[in-house]
Amino acid sequence: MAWTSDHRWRPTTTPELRLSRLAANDPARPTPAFGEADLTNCEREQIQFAASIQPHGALLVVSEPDRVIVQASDNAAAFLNLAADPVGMPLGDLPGNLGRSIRPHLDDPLHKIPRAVRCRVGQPAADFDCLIHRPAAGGLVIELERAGPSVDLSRNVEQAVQTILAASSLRTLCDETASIFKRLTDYDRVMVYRFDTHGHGEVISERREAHLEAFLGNHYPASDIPQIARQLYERNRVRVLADVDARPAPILPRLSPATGRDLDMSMCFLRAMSPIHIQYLKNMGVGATLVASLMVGGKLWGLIACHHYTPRFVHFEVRAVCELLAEAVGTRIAALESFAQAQVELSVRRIEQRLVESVSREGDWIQALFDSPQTLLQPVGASGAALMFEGQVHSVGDVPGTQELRTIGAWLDRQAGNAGADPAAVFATEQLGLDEPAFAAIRHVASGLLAARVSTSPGEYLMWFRPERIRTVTWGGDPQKPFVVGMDPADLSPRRSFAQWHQLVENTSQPWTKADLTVARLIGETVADVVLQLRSVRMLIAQHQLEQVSHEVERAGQPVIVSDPRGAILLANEAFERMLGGGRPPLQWLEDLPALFVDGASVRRRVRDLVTRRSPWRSEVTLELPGGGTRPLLVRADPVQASPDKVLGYVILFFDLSERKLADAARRDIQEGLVDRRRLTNVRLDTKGDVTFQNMLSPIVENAQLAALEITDGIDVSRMPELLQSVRASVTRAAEVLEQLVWHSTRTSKDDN
Ligand code: BLA
Repeated sequence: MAWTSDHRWRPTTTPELRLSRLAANDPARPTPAFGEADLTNCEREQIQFAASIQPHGALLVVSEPDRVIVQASDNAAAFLNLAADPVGMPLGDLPGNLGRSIRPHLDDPLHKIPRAVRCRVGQPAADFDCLIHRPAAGGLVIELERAGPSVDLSRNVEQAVQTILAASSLRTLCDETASIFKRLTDYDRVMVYRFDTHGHGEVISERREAHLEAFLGNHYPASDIPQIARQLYERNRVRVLADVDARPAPILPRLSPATGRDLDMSMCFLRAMSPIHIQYLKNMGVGATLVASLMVGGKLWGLIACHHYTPRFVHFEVRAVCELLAEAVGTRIAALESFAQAQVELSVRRIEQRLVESVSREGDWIQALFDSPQTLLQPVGASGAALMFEGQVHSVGDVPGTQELRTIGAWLDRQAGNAGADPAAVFATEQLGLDEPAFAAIRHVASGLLAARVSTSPGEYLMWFRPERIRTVTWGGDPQKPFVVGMDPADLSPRRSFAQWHQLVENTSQPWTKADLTVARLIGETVADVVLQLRSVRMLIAQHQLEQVSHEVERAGQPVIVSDPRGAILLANEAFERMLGGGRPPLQWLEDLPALFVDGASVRRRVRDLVTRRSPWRSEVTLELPGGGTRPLLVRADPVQASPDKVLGYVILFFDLSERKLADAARRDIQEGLVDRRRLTNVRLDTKGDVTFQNMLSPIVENAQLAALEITDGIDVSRMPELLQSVRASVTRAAEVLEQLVWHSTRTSKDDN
């Protein structure tokens, strides 16, 4: 935010923050009594213990049940035409009929709304309207004002309520309200004053005498109305300050004889107002005020503030009509807001329906969500929206770039973490670039961010964006200087100048309303439901696949162990159990493996390296068989990683080397000679026969050697020794047959010759 002219205002020093830092948030500071507030604590001035009244009326406190006057405003005798101070007098002894008039009402609790009773008091007697109520601490408070003319209720109220009911927008409603109050009260200026989420106020409607300058559109900082006053105005709905210059009449004795404390004047219409506020009004040039609370949904939504430039007082009946109408206006505002809310909720339901349909038709729910640009944007009045889901970014309208969106997602995760936030809550800011300077660069699309989590996975959000809205806020006076301090810090005055200040507000978007937040939460919940539903379906599918796959692994011929990242064995298949030989308890941990091996120490080291350092393991090991004996194995173990820093578990395969060892032996045998030539040379042949024999044997041996080579190169190790053995046997046999043949043929040829 920045100020026009050469004033610059950092956003952290909004008036309300300055004040709360100064005052409200410091519980160690004593709470100032009425009229004793200074700059450090004015936010907590105890305005309800004013101990004095405005002098256009008189106040009596009566003890119960004996009904003796125990306290009175010091103007009571004069105001009521009494011969003497009434304190100490039984109420029934007061000249006139006050005691008798109020008696029928005393069975009521009278602690929420004062009861109005017409009576005659004094000598000579005059007509008074008296308002009676009981504060929490006990006693009966009687406030008297001169009886006023009676108001034509039916004309005033009925018509006004009809107009209020007919208003179809907030703007018309507030304009009509200002007109109605102007007519009814005839104050010089009537304003409808609305609070924003920070408690700052804005004059949103105004009716004034033509010669007065306009306040319409002016903003006033939250510090102009302390929190304590706001709380009080939720209970006491209409306040009148009859004359800023009137000297308050103290209540005497100041402390109640019954409680020893100041009277709680929260519900007193005569309560003297805070000197700070009176000074404020004087600085503004105002002579008298009437202010009514606008309550919406049980909260102070705004005020109807009436200013008069000379002293002015309205009687009980007009005040009561004001209260009634303010109530009607509040109700109408609630209705208009709920209507708008209902419209929006309808669009949320539509989104929900689309999603549910798309999911049940196995359609693309994300597509359904982003189908038309307005579906997602309009309900919250955003200019862009993005869904961050399973690493993917989907967006519509004006949004930051993908990388920036991911950074925002990570930042939101941290915010939620820091705040220990309710995962269902939505996050909203209208000043992202001020909250996190790294995002200032994207303020043109994303000064406003509204985000709802769609799952518990990090970075998964549905986000809405609003662009920066550079605007000028007109303040009725310098909001940075709500006070003027004199020589003494206790010498405090509200600001003297109400000249307009123009603040250029940058780096902020139009603020998100409560309704926007609700809608975001509803849409977020709908999407979260869909995500949960989808993931539940996926879980079933995965579960089914897991069962199938585990079954296959379980039944595989190859021994295998699967463990989780900590080394807890998830599965050791049947082939593994067979390999171990029966009668062993099932393995629980990879650390149980070393005990099974002759070379246990080396196995232990390999297992540790696998689990702690993720080192793959390849080695030959020797398994001890239960019945004695051993079995050579080859181990192939690897970590299974989802990402460089995430291990899912370990897979350990065992290859039985017994057969390979036999095959190796057989291969060695072959190398030593396929045919034992020495054996063959036992056959005594003559030279000619020998040559013939050798010539004929050669191709047979060559053929057998080739076959042996093929066999030893083959992959079926298990059958290798057997095959080689048969080759060897067949060659030996062939040689023998050949020998017989050659021997025979040389014999016959000898014979022939
Ligand atoms: C009360 N201040 C108020 C009230 C209003 C304002 C409307 C309520 C008065 C009532 O209900 O009768 C402020 N009045 C305004 C504004 C406009 C207006 C903004 O007409 C705009 C046109 N006031 C300050 C500062 C302090 C302060 C700095 O400016 C001290 C922190 C105090 N304001 C203050 C107190 C009250 C008050 C103590 C309560 C008055 C009371 O009910 O006794």
